[in-house]
Amino acid sequence: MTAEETKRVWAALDGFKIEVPSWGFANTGTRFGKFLQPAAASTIAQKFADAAEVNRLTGAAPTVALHVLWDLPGGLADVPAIQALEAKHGVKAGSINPNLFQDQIYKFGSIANPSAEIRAKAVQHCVDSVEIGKALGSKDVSMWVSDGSNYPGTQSMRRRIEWLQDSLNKTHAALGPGQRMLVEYKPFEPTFYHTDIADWGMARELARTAGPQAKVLVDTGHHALGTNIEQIVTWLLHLDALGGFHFNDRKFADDDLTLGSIDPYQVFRIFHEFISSPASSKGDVAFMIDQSHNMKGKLEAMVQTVVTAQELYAKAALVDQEKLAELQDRCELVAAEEAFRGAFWTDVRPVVKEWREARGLSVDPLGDLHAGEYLKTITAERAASNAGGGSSYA
Ligand code: AOS
Ligand code: ZN
Ligand code: ZN
Ligand code: ZN
Repeated sequence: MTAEETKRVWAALDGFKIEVPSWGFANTGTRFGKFLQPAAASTIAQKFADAAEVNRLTGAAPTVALHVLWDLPGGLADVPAIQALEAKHGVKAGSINPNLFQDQIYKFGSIANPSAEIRAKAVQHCVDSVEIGKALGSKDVSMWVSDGSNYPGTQSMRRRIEWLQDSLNKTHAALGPGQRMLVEYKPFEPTFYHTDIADWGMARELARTAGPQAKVLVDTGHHALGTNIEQIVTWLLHLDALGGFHFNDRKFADDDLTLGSIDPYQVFRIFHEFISSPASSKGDVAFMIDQSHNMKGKLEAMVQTVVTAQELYAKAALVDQEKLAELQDRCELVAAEEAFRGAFWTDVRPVVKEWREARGLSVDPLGDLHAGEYLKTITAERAASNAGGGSSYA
């Protein structure tokens, strides 16, 4: 690796920050049940402690995405407790995620429900989440809207657009200066015939109409198989409409697997489009992890994801943009491809290790997690509260 390439990689790693999700440390599972883990976090204090350990080991994860009301059951009243955890652990509250998918009243939808009363309740929850974000100094409110229907003819997709837009407009109107509303899209699940915000075009139009502080959130697991996600990313950057990512990996659907575990080349391509974009707004794009593991250890998987993201980002930073652009313009296909994929094939672990050492970080985050005392301690402390093992449909 040349000195110039090393410099490029180090600069990229210095600027690389990725948010961890509070829900990634807790027992979750699939609709077929969950396997309780002895070290899983069950309180927001434990989630902050786990997030702090990930940040200590990697140096790249200074914020924690919070779910309302999983993490703040008391709403605004819980803000001081969160602030105390921020001070104690040295990691900050990150994006605020309203919960529009669990309440019984949301059975036929939340902010796109045909009932004006239920929509009003759901909008109030979103506005309350905005206020929590304001109080915590969080920038983003991430709106994952699971609304939709399971059978053709049972709902009016057309009228739901208007209700949905009105609800998002109202949420946007509550934003304070510097706050953003990130509109996430997903083609299916939990509904299986139509999802009201099913693709990037719908999310972009809803965000654009809601107002200038609304952007699109791209969850890498939220696309039909074979979708060219990096092309969507480059379009959203071109439109100054990309607010952030929820990173995970998948083989078939929204599997929320460890980033890069199935298709690392796709992540590299997404990072390349991001790094090579001239969009001025890209400095404002939030990198967030959205994963939950039923099999892997929660903390192991989170450290693995952060380390993988750093390594794939380092690879993407290796691409010589000037040389690639010249080869592309001359249509020297193989030379361009080799310049591009050569960066992906480069083993960046040595240069990333040097960077870690120079920054006073663990040179082997995953190894140090296993060798260290933290995982052993929380496993012993939390085992009793996570007992009961086995999978349940609860
Ligand atoms: C669900 O599939 C979405 O990815 C959500 O954004 C995420 O899983 C989390 O629940 C935040 O709402
Ligand atoms: Zn997501
Ligand atoms: Zn998802
Ligand atoms: Zn998710």
